[in-house]
Amino acid sequence: MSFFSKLRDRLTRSSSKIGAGLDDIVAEGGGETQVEAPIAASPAVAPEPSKPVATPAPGIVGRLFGRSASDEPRRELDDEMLEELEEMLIQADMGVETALRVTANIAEGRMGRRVSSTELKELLADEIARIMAPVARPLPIFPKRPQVVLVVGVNGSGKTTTIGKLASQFRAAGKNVVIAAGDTFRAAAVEQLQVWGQRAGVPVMTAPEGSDPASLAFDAMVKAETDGAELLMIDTAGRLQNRQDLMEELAKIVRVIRKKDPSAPHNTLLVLDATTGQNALSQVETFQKLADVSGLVMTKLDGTARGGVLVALADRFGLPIHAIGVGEQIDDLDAFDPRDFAKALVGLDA
Ligand SMILES: Nc1nc2c(ncn2[C@@H]2O[C@H](COP(=O)(O)OP(=O)(O)O)[C@@H](O)[C@H]2O)c(=O)[nH]1
Ligand SMILES: [Mg+2]
Repeated sequence: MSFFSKLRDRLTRSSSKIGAGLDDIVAEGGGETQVEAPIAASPAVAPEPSKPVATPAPGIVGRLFGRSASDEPRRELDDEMLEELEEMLIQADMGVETALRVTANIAEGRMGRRVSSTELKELLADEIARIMAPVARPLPIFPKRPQVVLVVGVNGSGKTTTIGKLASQFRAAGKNVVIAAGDTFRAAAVEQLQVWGQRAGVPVMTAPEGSDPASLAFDAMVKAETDGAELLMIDTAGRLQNRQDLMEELAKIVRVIRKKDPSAPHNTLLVLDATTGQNALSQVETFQKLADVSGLVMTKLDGTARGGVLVALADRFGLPIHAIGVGEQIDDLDAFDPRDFAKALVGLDA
C-alpha cells in the first residue's frame, strides 16, 4: 500500500471530520442540486433519514446518471458561510489565526459565487498545501560522521518508536547507524529500542536504569566514531513534570557530545503526538526553550481527528516537518508530503 493510501485511510477520522464538515456547510445553506427531484427521491438513492434532503447522494449516483461535479449542491459564499467554515476549521484543530487566514484566502475574489463541496475541498487543500510546502523538508543529511540526531519530546509522544523506524529505514538504505537508548529512566524504553535495533541490525547502546544519559551519549559517540557510523540517534527521557531536571539533562547531553564534536547535535528532532491537538503548540514552545529544536516529527496521525494541528504548527512556527507517523510498523513513517497531506486531511482522493 502506498504511503498516501495509508495516510488517506488512516486519517479518515480527521478527513471525514473536515470533509463531512464542508459537505454539511454547503448542504446547510440550502444548497440545491440540479439532479431532478424524482431521481434524488428514488429508493435506490434515498438519503438516510438523518441527513438533510439536500445532501448529495454519493458517488454511485454520479456514475449511474452521469452526474458531474457541476450537479453537486452549491451554496453561495457569503459571510455566514465563511463564519461556519472558520468555526469548522478551528474545531479541526487548525488554530484560530490559521483558520481565519485560510478562510480569508478562500473568500478572496469568490464572494457571492456558488461553490460546491468538492470545490471547497480543493480550495482548502490548496491553501493547506501552500502553508505546508515550505516546511516539508526531509531530515537533512550532513557529510559529518557521525551525524548526531538528538530526539526530544514528552513521554509517549513516539520518540522511541520514531527512532526505531528511522534507524530501520536508514539501515535499509545502506547507512551505518548507531542508537543510544538515552531514556535511562524507563527500562521498557531500552528494551523497546533493543527490539527495533535487533530487527534492523542496528547496534543499540544502553546503560543501566537510572544511570546518567549524558555519559551513555558520550560512550555512544565513541562507539559511533569507532564504527565509522554515519548516523547516531540519541533517545531521551521526556519527563516534563520536572522541567528543570529535563532541561539540565538535555543540556548535559549536548555538552558532553560536544566534547567529541563541537558541531553536534546536528539535528534536534522534536517528536509530537497528533492526538494531543492544540497541546502540540505549547509543547513546541516549551521544547524550544529546553533545546535547540531543528525539526519536527508528527506521530499518530492515524486514528485522530486532530491532524489539523499540523497546519497550525507549520503556520505558527515554520519549523521543518521531517516525517509523519501513521502507525506502529517500520513503514508507517514517511517523509512529509504537503500535497498528499492536504488532500488526505480534507478527504479528497489522490
Ligand atoms: N498509532 C500509532 N502509534 C504510535 C505511533 N508512533 C508511536 N506510537 C505508539 O505510541 C506509544 C508511545 O510511543 P513511544 O515511542 O514509546 O513514545 P516515547 O515515550 O516518546 O518514546 C507506543 O505504544 C507506540 O507504539 C504512530 O505513528 N501511530
Ligand atoms: Mg521512549
